Amino acid sequence: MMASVSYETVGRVAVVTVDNPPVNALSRVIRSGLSDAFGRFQTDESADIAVIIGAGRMLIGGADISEFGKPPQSPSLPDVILQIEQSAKPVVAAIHGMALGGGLEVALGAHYRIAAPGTRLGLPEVKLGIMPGAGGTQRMPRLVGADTALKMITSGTPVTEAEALQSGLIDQICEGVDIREAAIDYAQSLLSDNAPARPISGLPRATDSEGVIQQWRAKLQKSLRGEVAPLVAVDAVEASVQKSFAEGLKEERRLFLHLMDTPQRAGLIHAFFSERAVAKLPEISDIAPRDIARVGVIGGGTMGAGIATSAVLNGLAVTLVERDSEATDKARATIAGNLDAAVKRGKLKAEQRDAILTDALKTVTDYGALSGADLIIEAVFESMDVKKEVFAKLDEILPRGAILATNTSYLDVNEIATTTARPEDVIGLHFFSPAQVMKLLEVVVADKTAPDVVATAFALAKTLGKTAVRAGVCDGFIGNRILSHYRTAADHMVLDGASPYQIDKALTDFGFAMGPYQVSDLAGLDIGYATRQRKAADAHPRDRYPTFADALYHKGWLGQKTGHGYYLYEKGDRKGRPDPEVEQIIAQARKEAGTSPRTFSDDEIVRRYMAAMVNEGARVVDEGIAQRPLDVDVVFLYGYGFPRWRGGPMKYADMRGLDSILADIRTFAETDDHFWSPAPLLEKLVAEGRNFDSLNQR
Ligand code: 3H9
Repeated sequence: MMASVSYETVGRVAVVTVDNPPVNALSRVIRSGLSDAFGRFQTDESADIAVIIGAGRMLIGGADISEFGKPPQSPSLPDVILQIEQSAKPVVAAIHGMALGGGLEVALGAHYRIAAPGTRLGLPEVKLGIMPGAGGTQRMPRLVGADTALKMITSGTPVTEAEALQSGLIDQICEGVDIREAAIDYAQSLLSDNAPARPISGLPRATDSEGVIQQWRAKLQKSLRGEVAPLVAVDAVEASVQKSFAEGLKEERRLFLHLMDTPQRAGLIHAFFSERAVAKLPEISDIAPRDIARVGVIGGGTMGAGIATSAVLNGLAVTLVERDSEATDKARATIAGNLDAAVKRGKLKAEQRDAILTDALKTVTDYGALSGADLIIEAVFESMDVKKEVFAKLDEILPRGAILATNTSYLDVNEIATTTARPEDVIGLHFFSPAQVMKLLEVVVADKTAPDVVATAFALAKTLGKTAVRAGVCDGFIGNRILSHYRTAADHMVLDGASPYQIDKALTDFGFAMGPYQVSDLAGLDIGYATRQRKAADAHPRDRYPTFADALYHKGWLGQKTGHGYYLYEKGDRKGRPDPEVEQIIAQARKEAGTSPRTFSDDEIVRRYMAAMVNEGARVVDEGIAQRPLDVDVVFLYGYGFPRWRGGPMKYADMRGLDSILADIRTFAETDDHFWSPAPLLEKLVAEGRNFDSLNQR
């Protein structure tokens, strides 16, 4: 459909409608359409007031992100908004659905603002590595004060229409949902009151700025972990309280263009488009998903209870099966606790929680109660034998067409499927813990999985508010397979002289939510131990074994849950402090391995960790376990605490240069060519002068 801006008059009201599905983004056609419409309004003697409105779902979702990084085309958005604001006749913005980024800035260029119930208004630019660049940082503080403006601009989180009314961002909430009718009525009432044009640029500077700017700056410096845009946005807001409106706009432009040029902007835009691209799979583009209303969950441990919580929170009926009534009671209590947490966070009302616990959730000990389920998710103990037993049982009870999913983190889904007479209905759904919170879902497609089962898994993820990524079958799928590789690189560095504390610090400084040894302590050292045991049979004589990790495990130091792992945890403390005893155990392990410890710079730590991650990522793409490099990126952004502003490991590699990553791997191979062998795909891309993004068909 063609983008357009239409102009019509209703009585003495000019109605300017932005129409550019799906989000009415402010592409060049829309900007020039708005400019033409307001040029016409100025000379239109039949109209005394104008209303800007959006066709379809919302007013405007922002600037057109697909134009970023391309040469700018006039008219620029700041100029169009100035033109609207400078209208001598009043202008009303009628907001429904959403007004985001440049969309809200257009509304701030108008003289009056009304919003429909259910509207969200926000300046989410920092989430894309930029900041409002069309007057938002100058008009917002003048309208609502510096504190509220900084909150909205630096968090990027939208507010409701009620919050907007309270802060003075909008003038009125309209009754009913027909925004066009309400806007015309409102405009007519303004006309009868002789309401004047009322530009925000004419308002005095914010008066609440004393100390507020410094407070925000200090708070953000503590919390940002390397992200730059919110701090630059604070500078722009500071300009709004120190400079004239015209000078402030100039400063905003300068800072906006600076952010547009940063790698963080490139990383965050890559993340934005990639998280949408993961669901676009040719194999399911024309395939209708099966209906899912009733879900069965087998196993009520942390994972099963988390999956059940996620399902009931999103409107699905769940029957959870456990071994005996003690276990069902425990599962029910865990789910109730999860729901309580949702009530506390304001995500759920207390009555809704009660209704879920009585109507939507059934906890039983009898598999027979699953017979009417559309989808079963098995979340029992991670053992092939146990899982096979469960699947054989499910195959007997459930009618053909019901989907049988396993929530395994690494087991062979093809092998599990062989225990049933309908491998086409079998799929892996790898949830991440806590499943009611984490957004990632790896959809593990086995050799015989039917396309409509894959489509259903993606539809289910949408229902659960999760981001699904397609993965092929291998040990660990996309995420855990790559994790196992870079975790080994970290263990090698410990054996060679780096402390786990230095490694964690170097990686959190790089932007990771946690370093590998903090992750171990959170997950439990028993998990890593079990993985090493499982893989022991496939060990190669040249593999280097992290004996220090086994030593901690045998001491019963399992991490946060025992108050002691790599770190020591005082009662109730989750941060932990370094432990000299652990360092002694590591020193002993080095001695036994015959390595003489050396020092590592933080830079080398990051380079080795990232080279291992990218190298295995390249193998995972080459083998078709991940469809594209962007799928690897999304897995790491949503499941492994990778800094979003770096775009994901593969995007990071592209931005650093694949030749630089390959050169590192070759250097590391000089002392250990067993672990460090370059992935063929990486070598090929470097030889051809290409990057990972050239493989990203979106
Ligand atoms: C800005 O405004 C800068 C200014 O301050 C200064 C300028 C000088 N542009 O997300 P969905 C596409 S920065 C282009 O699935 P939903 C999206 O890729 C901008 N395309 O829908 C997808 O395409 P496809 C500030 C866009 O209902 C399709 O639309 N604004 C844009 O789940 C549907 O999107 C933002 O940061 C765009 N601005 O969510 C808001 N937005 O179908 C960014 C979307 O081919 N957008 N598309 O995959 C969003 O957060 C969500 O899209 C929104 C709707 C909440 C609006």
